[in-house]
Amino acid sequence: MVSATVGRGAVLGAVALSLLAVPARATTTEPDARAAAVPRAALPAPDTAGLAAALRSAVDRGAPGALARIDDQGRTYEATWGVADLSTGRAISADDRFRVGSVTKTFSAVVLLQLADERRLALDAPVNRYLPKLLPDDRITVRQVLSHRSGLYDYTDDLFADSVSGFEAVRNKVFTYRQLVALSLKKPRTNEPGAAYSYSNTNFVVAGMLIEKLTGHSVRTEYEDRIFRPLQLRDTFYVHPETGIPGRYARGYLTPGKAGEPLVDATEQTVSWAQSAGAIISSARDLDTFYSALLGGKLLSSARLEEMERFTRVDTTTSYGLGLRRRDLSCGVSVYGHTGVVQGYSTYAFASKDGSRSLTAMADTSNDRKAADALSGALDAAFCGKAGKARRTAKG
Ligand code: HEL
Repeated sequence: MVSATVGRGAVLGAVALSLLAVPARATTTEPDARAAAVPRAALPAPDTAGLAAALRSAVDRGAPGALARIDDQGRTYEATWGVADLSTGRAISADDRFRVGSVTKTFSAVVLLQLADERRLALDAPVNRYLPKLLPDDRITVRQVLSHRSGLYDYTDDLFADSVSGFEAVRNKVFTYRQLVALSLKKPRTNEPGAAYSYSNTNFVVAGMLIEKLTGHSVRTEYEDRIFRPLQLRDTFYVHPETGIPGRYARGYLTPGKAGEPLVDATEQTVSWAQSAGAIISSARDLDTFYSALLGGKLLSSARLEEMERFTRVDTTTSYGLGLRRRDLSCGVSVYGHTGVVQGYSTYAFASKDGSRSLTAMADTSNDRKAADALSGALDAAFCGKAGKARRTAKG
């Protein structure tokens, strides 16, 4: 095992009254012989200095702390910068648990695609076949829901129009799935079924309803039985409607919409407004394990994984499959995973096409575009190596 200290971080968060010096670290674990023997597509070595720089930049731009972990065929790189808790000043650890937001969507999609593998669900069947009269249009299919092409309005646009008061109004609320769908259906649909991509949490609320209807179990049971336990994800939980995070975790700080206002500690909340669209708690190690297993073909048949990876172009660098994003990086490498934003936490979790390398990066703040964008530098560092840095520098 090689361990290297790459520098010392400093954070001055909006509510931090003093400058807190906290250590940042990068750790490398040598691969085991079995893992090293597995053939894989050539990727450049991760840029560990670039990884630490991305985290430092997220902290410089307002996040109290940031963590990242790369898993690469048994070799592990970890980096941290800043703090997990502004009141105690505890340095953030790469092992800290956190709320993953919409990374949850990939877990929900995996459960439904496993049900498709078991022939208990047809992706091109109308949602209303399984949930009679739930949706006002019988043409909306399961596949459209999982690819954000249903046209169902995203009710969270209204809930969080004002970031802090919107959050405080739902922080301790417990919604039923039907109440969330009803909030969406108060508004016109954004497009005809299948006609356009329009990201909406409503789709993955419907996904949760489908899971519960088809299995007769809670989404929690299905996540646990089908994913958490088989992959031994010991840091991963679905505790809805409990408000706490089990074990050791980074606290999450919501950045208010108005400049100059203090960060809001948003750690404790039901996340009932999201549930199967965004309420999972996990860690960098577990998310790396999850996406490596998924892309490596360990969770779905190759036919279902291929369907998950049929992508709709969203913008110049992003495409969306079934609960799965593709990001095309500056060095020409494409990575597969999801991003997540829930009050207090911003996450990137992606793996290479064959799952052999995975990266999770998290900043313990949200609603801060600059901090989240800085964090995306971790993707280049992880998958493009120093070539990514050279490109970033050349572009200025
Ligand atoms: S938004 C996204 C991200 N997704 C979607 C989902 C998730 N998260 C949410 O819907 C949270 C919305 C409110 C978050 C809040 C904040 O930043 O804490 N924002 C406001 O209050 C704004 N007024 C598409 C970015 C994804 O990457 O998939 O996660």
